[in-house]
Amino acid sequence: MGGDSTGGILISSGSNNLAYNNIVYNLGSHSLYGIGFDYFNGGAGNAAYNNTVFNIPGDGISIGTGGAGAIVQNNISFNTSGQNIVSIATSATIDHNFTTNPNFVDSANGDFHLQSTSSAINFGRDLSSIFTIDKDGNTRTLPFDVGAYEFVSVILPPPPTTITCDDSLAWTLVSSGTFASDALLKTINFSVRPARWIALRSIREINGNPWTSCTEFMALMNGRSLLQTKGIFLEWEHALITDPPTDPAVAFRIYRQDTPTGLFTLIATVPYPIISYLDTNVIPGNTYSYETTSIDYFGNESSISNIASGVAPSTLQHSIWCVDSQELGVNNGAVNAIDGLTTTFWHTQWMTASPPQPHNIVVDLGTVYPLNGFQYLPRQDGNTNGTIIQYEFYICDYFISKGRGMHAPVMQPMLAM
Ligand SMILES: [Ca+2]
Ligand SMILES: [Ca+2]
Repeated sequence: MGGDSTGGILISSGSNNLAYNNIVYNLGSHSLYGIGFDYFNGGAGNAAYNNTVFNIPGDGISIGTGGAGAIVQNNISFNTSGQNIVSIATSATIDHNFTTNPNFVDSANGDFHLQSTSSAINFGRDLSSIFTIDKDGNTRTLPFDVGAYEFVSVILPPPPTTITCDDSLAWTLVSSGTFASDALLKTINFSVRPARWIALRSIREINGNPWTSCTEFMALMNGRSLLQTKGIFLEWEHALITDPPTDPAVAFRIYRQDTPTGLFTLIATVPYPIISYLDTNVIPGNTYSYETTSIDYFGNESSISNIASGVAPSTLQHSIWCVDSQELGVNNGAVNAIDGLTTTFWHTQWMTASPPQPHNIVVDLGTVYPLNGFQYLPRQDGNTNGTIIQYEFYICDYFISKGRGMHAPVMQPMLAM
């Protein structure tokens, strides 16, 4: 209520009069009080609970000499010219009132709801035996807030069902399902798909909570985590021997060219039947070319294979492309999901808000790899908050069509005796 009168609300006779969930504000210049108690003449049980009193030219809540026994609890009385709460009665119960700035949403425009940061939230005492709702009709949550309105956290709409961190990325769902409800490493395999960006979406958390957490998330190439593949991975086919008399290959020799015009030099000998090699002796970001030959029992060497080239991956090439939520109030940032450490984890926001599922984390691998799986490692600290049990896994291979992809070399040595 507002206006210009002696006061806002006056409880002046009888007993058990209750004034609760009222807003008294912007009273005229002649007003002496926002809420007044006086002249009871022996009445009992008169009370003011959970009122909001603001911008009063006199006192906010005033108990006169005739208001003995008045009860004043859970009120906000703020920005008054007189005293926020004053009593000259011989007895009164006055507690759990709030007389400093409670951070209203917009008091200038008459909106006296509380901001989420307000200290008035949960400041009150439990009056649920007397009333249970606020001015909006919402059920008050224990502990009671003070003032006319109970704070109600805003329920945000769920994020869009498509991953929209970058519209230039075209996402393909390659795997979805459920994880076992434990903290063990989860490995999901699929047929080879080239991709540069990978996205893990949490649909449901182990206990149905809104959070997502992740100790490690990484794609697999040839069954190995890319985080462990700090080198150039080579793979070749061994041509069938169809022209006897020949001896079968017993080994392959790997040659590497370090500069575009440099010589190919022997870097490794791989025993048959192994037909792959991880070259870790490379400088991140540099381009190398490879060729291989076959060796028979007598040491005869075949002619060389075709040449395959690749860029050595950098330890910095994996990065977080985007994440929809991360808790930075503590060390729960998304980068923890790709740092290779089992002691650090990504957790969606939980300190001042808990945005709802689903949650997305997108990793840029830096270049296109032929992926054949991914791994998700839940929290390893014994706490299950955020552990994903229903997931979707997406990839994006947009740059394949731009010709910027790095393909795993396939070398086919020709055996000549
Ligand atoms: Ca509350
Ligand atoms: Ca980690």
